[in-house]
Amino acid sequence: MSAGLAALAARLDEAARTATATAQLIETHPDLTTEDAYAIQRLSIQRRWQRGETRAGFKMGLTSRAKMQQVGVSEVTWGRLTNAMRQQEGGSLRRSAFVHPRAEPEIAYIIGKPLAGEVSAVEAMRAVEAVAPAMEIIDSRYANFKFSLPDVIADNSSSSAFFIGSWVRPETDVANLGIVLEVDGRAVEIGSSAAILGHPVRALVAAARLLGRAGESLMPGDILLAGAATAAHALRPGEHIRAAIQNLGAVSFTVEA
Ligand code: OOG
Ligand code: MG
Repeated sequence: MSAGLAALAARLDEAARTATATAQLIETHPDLTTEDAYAIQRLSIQRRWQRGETRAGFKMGLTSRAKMQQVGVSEVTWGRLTNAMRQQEGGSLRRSAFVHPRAEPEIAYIIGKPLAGEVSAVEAMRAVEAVAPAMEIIDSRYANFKFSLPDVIADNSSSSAFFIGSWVRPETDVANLGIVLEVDGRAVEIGSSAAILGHPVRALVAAARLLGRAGESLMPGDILLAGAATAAHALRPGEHIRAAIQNLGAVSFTVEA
């Protein structure tokens, strides 16, 4: 199946690169497993490394009920972040570079010490160098933003871009912070960081476990997006998008055509 997996990886990479939707993989490969899906994700991101993109870290997906309900998949997933996905905070994002992009508020960690495998919340917290308010741009490469669990995993958990605000001290309490996503100054989504697996540090613990299982680890300098606490907002040109997180600060950008 490995030649088959490489072809599926190429198809998803092309869909992302050219901002063109593709059909769900399970339509033609109904037996695709989660393991196959992570292999496709790895092969697809490998194509980006070959184009010169470099590692920026990882993202967790579907760590809150709000997110699981929006897309109809109820398992925690992960994906890889590259330097090319990082956008200038306060800058703009080109709508036409994506298929159907959505923005969601996130909490970002930056890792100071290697972390992988079964770790406690205290161990996970000790590995954190700083925390920041962030936004992720998710852009499913599948038509109509519809997918199954293996589809979304193969598609790098929909990750396509991200913005990071100012880093704050790692001791900053992130347990139950109010989160608001604003469009042109109007609140469109509100939530609490407690929606992220009960506490965002659990996203870090889950990342260490799931990455460890895949032979990966969080390394110093890696960014980890903990997963959104609210549903995502579909972007339209001209909109000004801002996410504000209590105690952490805000992050914003403007949508260009
Ligand atoms: C899957 C990615 C989910 C999150 O923060 O929960 C995600 C999707 O919604 O397309 O990034
Ligand atoms: Mg996300």
